[in-house]
Amino acid sequence: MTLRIGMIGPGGMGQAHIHRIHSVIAGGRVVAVADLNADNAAKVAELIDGRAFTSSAELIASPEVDAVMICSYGPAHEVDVIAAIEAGKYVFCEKPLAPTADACVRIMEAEQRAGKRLVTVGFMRRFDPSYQEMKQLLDAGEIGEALMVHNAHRNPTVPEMYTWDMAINDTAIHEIDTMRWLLGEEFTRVRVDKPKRTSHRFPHLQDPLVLILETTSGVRVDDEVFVNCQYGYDIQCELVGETGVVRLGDQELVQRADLKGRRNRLTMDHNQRFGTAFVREVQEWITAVSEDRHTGSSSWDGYAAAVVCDAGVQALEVDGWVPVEMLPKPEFYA
Ligand code: ISE
Repeated sequence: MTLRIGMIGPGGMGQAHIHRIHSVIAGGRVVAVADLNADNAAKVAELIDGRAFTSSAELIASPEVDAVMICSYGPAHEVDVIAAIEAGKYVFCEKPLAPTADACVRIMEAEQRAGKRLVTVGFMRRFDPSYQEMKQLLDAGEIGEALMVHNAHRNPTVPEMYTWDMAINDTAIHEIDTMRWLLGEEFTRVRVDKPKRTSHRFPHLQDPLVLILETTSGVRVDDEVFVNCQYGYDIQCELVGETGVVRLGDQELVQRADLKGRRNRLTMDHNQRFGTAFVREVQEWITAVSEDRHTGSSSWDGYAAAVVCDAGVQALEVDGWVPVEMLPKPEFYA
């Protein structure tokens, strides 16, 4: 059986997912798209030989759609995620689940009322082979207890519409989720260090910045976020344990050696760097949904990331630590 997927917001990210689903991923097909921009909906629908909707509610309700993928702008997610839950359909929602913790709470409430875990949040790094190996080594006790993690998240540049808070809730949100998953702990407080700013772009941004986070057991995580670094999409992570260190390898690409030296091409965006992770993430979701089971990050993970982001955004405006205040985790998400 082929899972018939309806996609809301088939922009750049959505079209990259469509390409993966129709070329290398098995078991699913995007049969309908919804976009407020009727021209884009029609254009993408024609490419996939599917149906175009301008109303996401109609796409969700369509009997031709078994499951929903949401790749629209973050503030639009809540309404569509809740509509999919109420229609009893599994929903894959790109990060962020919703831009505020309150909106994520409303989603968790709707899901608990439905009595079934239906929501998967698109935190793809959990599916990256190198982060997975790092986690396996940590969980197997190979480097003792985790003490610190040093991250860097560098983008070559960002568009003009990228607002000052997005360094945390659009960019660092990836490390926030990945570190919660890697360490298996929640964060208790956050701080933002604000170094000298790059002269390269956008005076409205604090760029770079360093987000510092502390977990319940006291692990210290730092995350350099530098979104106008010019040279490439550069993701780094070094986990320091009591008896050893694990570091992500450099990129997903081959390394070349010649008279100019030893080097590798740089990836320029997340689709290149996390191509494998995206394929594994979406494949796992399609397989699980076809078997009527939930997989991947839950609404709770979306909520937890949003709470930490809210504290991080506050910390951008003040000096010193901001506490992370999370609701107790409902049994439903245990
Ligand atoms: C973007 O939304 C992403 O999700 C990318 O992975 C991240 O690197 C970038 O900073 C974000 O704007």
